[in-house]
Amino acid sequence: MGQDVRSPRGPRCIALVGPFQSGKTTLLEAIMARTGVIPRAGSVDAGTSVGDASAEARNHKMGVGLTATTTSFMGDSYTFIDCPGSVEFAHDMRAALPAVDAAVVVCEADEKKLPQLQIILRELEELKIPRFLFLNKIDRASQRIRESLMMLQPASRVPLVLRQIPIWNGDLIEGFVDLALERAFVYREHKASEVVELEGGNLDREKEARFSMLEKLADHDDALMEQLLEDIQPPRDAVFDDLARELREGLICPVLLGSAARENGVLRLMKALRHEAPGIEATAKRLGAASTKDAVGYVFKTVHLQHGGKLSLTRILAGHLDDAVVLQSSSGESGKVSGILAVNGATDSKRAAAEAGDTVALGKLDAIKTGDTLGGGKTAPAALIEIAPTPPVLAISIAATDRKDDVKLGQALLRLNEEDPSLTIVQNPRTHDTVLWGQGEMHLRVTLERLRNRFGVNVKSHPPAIGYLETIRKPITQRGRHKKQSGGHGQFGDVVLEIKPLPRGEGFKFQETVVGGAVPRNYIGAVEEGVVDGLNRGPLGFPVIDVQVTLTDGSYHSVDSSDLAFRTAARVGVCEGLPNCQPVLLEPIHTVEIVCPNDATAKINAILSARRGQILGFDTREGWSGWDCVRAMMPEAEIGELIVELRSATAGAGSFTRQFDHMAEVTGRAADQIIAAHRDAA
Ligand SMILES: Nc1nc2c(ncn2[C@@H]2O[C@H](COP(=O)(O)OP(=O)(O)O)[C@@H](O)[C@H]2O)c(=O)[nH]1
Ligand SMILES: [Mg+2]
Repeated sequence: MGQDVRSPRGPRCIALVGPFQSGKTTLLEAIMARTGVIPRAGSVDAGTSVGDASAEARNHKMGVGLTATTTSFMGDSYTFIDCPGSVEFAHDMRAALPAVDAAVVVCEADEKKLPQLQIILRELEELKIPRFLFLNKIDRASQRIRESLMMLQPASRVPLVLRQIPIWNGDLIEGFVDLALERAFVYREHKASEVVELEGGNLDREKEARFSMLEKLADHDDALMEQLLEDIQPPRDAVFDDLARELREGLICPVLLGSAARENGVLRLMKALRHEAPGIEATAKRLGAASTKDAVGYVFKTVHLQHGGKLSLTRILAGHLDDAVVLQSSSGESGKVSGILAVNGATDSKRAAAEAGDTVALGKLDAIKTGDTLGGGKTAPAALIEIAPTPPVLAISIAATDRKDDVKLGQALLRLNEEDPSLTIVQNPRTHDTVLWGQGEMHLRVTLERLRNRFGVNVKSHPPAIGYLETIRKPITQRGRHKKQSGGHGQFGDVVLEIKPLPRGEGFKFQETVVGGAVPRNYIGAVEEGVVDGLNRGPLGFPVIDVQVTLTDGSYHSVDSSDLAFRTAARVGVCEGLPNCQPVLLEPIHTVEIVCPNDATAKINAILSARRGQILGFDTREGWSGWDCVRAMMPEAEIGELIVELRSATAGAGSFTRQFDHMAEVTGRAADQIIAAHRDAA
């Protein structure tokens, strides 16, 4: 049924998403130019674009964080959020998506990027975000649009509905026919398209394509279905209403054509957003935000300015927000807003207040973090949005090149982590190293560049230590003595220890069976401490586990014995005994679960086997057409760079999760090499 859905008014927030290099940042540039924010479009290639303007983004010519910027079109304000396409920087997109009204998925007719497109569409589908597909780069289209669409369709769970057909001039697309408007346009570079007469062959093609668009719409509109069956032309308004409603209800994904680089199809896209994308009321309803007078906001990004405080990029979901108001957060914190800024890429400007629908940067909310729901009421608001976590997949161990910078490094990492929660920072107390966990090679590289460029900290990095351990295979009984005669007070401790292996996974146990006070009770705690000292570093160089040590006997001296003497005696006993217990190296084994497009499954199996992986099984990935899921057991030492190979075998689409499973013995040459390398490093 063609119900009436009038265009919502008021500020919108639209995400630009899509695979790496599909033209999102170029499209943002084109939108800014066509809507008059900038006099002419800059270019990503020349390093003059509004988006991707950070030193790191320019350096790698790719988005490494989101850019939010606001423009106005036909009297309404639109904030576009240009999200990085690389999976390694997907966190920004994941945090921003829930609060947008709609997404424009920029893509190319490129089969290699299909899995990436599928991943992005899947996220949008799950979040119920209405989405348009902008089929970009049609200035160099090499196949019929209909074929491109058939190729792209498997990436979407709902029908891709072609809204426009191209007008060809030889091998080039020179314009388009809008199937809803039934009007033909010829592209003009950097200008609005020109309306032309729809005639001849194009008219026939239009009739056919329009019918196929209407057929798809009619699947969710019985009245339209009847009209089509009876050959009645549906009124144009009813078609527009259907397009808007089915988009908003997530039943279809309309497809628009264009060339971001030539600014073609950009105004048509803006008009589609204006008439068809939902406004803040629908978005607030989707998120369960009640309409109130007090402001309700959602923080989707945190940035620390180089010379100035912190900015919390916030979508106002409901209510009215004034500067200097105290806001409560869903995580129980509060803060007083100090400055409301319009987001305009690099040049933010102050505003007096913000209204429902606005996307603004709020100043100096020091205790507020990305993902928080903010409320202007007296009590903490409930969290409206949970951002799906992005577990890290690659680690490096880092240390400040200059030890003097240790504190600075720690502070810089805290700030970076606030801006980028997809980083995980772990301190290793044993090695005093900081282990940086991230989303891939480029993510970690960019993090180190940020440390240098923004915080002036240089670091050296190396692969993180593997959690090797050792255990023993043979039980022994060992005496440990510590005796020292020096000047006045001497030191005396003497223990007899039974050291024996325990089954794998049982850890460390200490017992005592001393009779007749051979070791007085008050020293037994010290003996246990000494044993632990001894087990800290076994004969192979690693901590020793799965052993039981029993104190069976010993002797003491009424004057010279002390806690310290017994602790030392026990450590000596363990250190002297362990080499005779047939020590053996243990390495951590994890279960890994890999998901990949199924044309890469054979390659993945080969990679796993080459990395000492033991394949446990594989299956089709549930709910993902064309994907597989492979499970394997794998040594931690081999997982280190797995993600790098995995991504290169799957055009960036594959990913994995891991979980520690058990420790396994390593023997022979492999063990000798690990032990030797560890000794050299120490
Ligand atoms: N031929 C052509 N190239 C484009 C078009 N849009 C973007 N590009 C180029 O594609 C590359 C990637 O563009 P970019 O906007 O950085 O993609 P993003 O990674 O999605 O932000 C750049 O070299 C652009 O110049 C287009 O419409 N036509
Ligand atoms: Mg980009």
